[in-house]
Amino acid sequence: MLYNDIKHILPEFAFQGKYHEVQEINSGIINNTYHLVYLLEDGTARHYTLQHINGYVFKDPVAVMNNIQRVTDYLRRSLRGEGLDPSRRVLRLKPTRGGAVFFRDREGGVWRAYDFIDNATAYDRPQRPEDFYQVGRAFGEFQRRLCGFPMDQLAETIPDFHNTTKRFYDFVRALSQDRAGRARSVEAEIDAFFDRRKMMGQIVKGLEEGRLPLRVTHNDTKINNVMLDDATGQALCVIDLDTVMPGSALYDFGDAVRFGASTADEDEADTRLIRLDMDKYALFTRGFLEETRGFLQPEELKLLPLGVKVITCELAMRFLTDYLDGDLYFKIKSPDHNLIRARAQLALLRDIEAQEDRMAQIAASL
Ligand code: GN1
Ligand code: MG
Repeated sequence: MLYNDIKHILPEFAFQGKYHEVQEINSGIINNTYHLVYLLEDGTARHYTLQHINGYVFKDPVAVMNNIQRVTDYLRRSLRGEGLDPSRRVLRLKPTRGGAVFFRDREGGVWRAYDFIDNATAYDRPQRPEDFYQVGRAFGEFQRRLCGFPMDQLAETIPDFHNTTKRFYDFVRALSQDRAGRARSVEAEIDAFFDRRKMMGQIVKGLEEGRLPLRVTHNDTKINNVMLDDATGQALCVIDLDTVMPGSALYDFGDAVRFGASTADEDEADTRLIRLDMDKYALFTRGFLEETRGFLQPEELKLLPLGVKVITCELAMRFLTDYLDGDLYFKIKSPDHNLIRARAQLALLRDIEAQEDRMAQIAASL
């Protein structure tokens, strides 16, 4: 039972009131996340999010927590500086009873908690077209507010996270090791990555050569990482700050479009259903550019569609790498789940390639 997984952890945190109920949140595929409800004596509810950080993925959870603390403090100050109330706009860590920002259990696992943002929802799919525009604004605003953040204070929580060139080498390593004996069954997919090798390295090259600037980026800009206000529909808060690191604006733009503007789920098995919805793309791009127009450089603006291609290809390759390694990294629900995900992302990539010129036109017109 769910409660049994966490009952020894709950007393460690300074939650208010009495434990009432728990629900697992299944939209992430790395950490384990729980929504907790506590009740005060007068019957009012307090909501919290509790997370167990995946120690295979995040080798240095202390560095993750330091980053999150610094970034959330900085965002709070930025909002206050403009006379805005940060309480529902920035994640707030719930400390342990001893005042620490995480708890380490007997097996060495790291747990953390947040105040849940009341009357707000993170959707896996836009409910109304306007939602994806709001998500664009939220991720754009996130980058804008962090423009002045001292980058040297941020740890690289997953080294080379979006270094697509290194990701390619890791894929080749997985292929030659073939730990799970699956390489022979995925030859078409393997070819697809070798064919796109040069394209995949273009952002890394731009960063290395200084044509593209390094910025503080979120690096995991799925639509369900933005909380929207239930009452007004407006974007309130960007969540899941585990991978906030120096990166390229193109990664954040690309990953958001990859996930949120697809006509199907990330793991849709019927690849005929998977396309890039250009209306959604335009909505997101409008929101994102409204916030970032003032500081994005011409080269970044020009390469926005490349960001979508690179990130979609990178994720397809990461899923296939994990399939070849025997499913060590991403949580899976069936033995071929990572293969289905890789094929779905490749199908999406093909449609993105077909619509690339149109994507560039739309971005330019905005
Ligand atoms: C992982 O679990 P979640 O949603 O936070 C992954 C992202 C992928 C995403 C694909 C640390 O994110 O990079 O884009 O799955 N996060 C990590 O759904 O690897
Ligand atoms: Mg994440």
